[in-house]
Amino acid sequence: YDKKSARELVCSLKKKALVKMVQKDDEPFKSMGLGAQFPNQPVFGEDKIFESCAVVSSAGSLLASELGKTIDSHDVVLRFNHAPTKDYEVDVGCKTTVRIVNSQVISKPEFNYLESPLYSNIKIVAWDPSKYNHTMEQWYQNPDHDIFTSYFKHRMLKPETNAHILNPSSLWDLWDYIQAHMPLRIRRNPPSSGFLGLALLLPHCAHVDMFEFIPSFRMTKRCHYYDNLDDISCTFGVWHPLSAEKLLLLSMNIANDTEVFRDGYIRIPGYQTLGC
Ligand code: NCC
Repeated sequence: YDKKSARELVCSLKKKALVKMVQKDDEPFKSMGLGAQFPNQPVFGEDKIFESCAVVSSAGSLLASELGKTIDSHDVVLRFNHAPTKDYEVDVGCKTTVRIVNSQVISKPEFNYLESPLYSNIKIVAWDPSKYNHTMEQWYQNPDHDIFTSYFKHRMLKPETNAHILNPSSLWDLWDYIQAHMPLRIRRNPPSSGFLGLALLLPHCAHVDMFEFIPSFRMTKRCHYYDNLDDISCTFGVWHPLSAEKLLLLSMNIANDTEVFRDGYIRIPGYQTLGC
């Protein structure tokens, strides 16, 4: 194990882990006649590079951060799961370009994926963990949660919403990348949505600012800014290799200590900015 520069780390992420979505021609969807249900538009166009992108973690430490205006000043704002903006605008802003949504949120009735306005008129990347080395067919037969039923219903109801399903092999490409850069063995569970969000944006942004990913001095045991559950494992991880993700992200960061620990964001230069 040798210490790598921020540039080397970001560029090796590009080599190892380009984030892919399920495509119309992928099996078993094509043979089942479901291919046409996937959107024609990619999540982001190939050649468009946005100046600034924000990834808003759902961390409790966003409360009282007053980061809303800063977050909304970014060209692209990525949020997770059912994280709301209403009533939290001062701290988290109100703009949403893209949401990464896990298969629990898609499938469990309490999240109301089909009807909630949170999942309309934005870009959506839905994901469900497959087993390491499983094919797409094996995953389709045995997903962690049933992502497919609601996803296809939502496509019919809201065809104008650019909703994709992540190719689950991308999760394991990201996992391989994290493990390759860690001196310790990590458990074979997929990275958190947070890491996926960064990997999704790096090809399309001059830089990506990640808010309260590395906890600032506001760090709290509160899990989310939007509910009052206390659970420190939301910040440091139990199932996802979250601490490993965070250490790696801190090694890619180019923001200074004041920005990271007082203001509450790290900045990671995009692939094009670094010329990788
Ligand atoms: O909590 P969750 O994560 O929706 O958070 C989104 C991403 O923000 C970062 N985060 C969150 C809280 C915190 N205190 N610190 C953080 O850094 C993490 O990067 C996290 O990925 C998920 O990743 O999809 C996850 O989803 C929840 C849950 O399914 C949804 O919120 C819906 O209720 C998972 N929790 C459980 O399954 C109990 C969580 O493990 C991962």
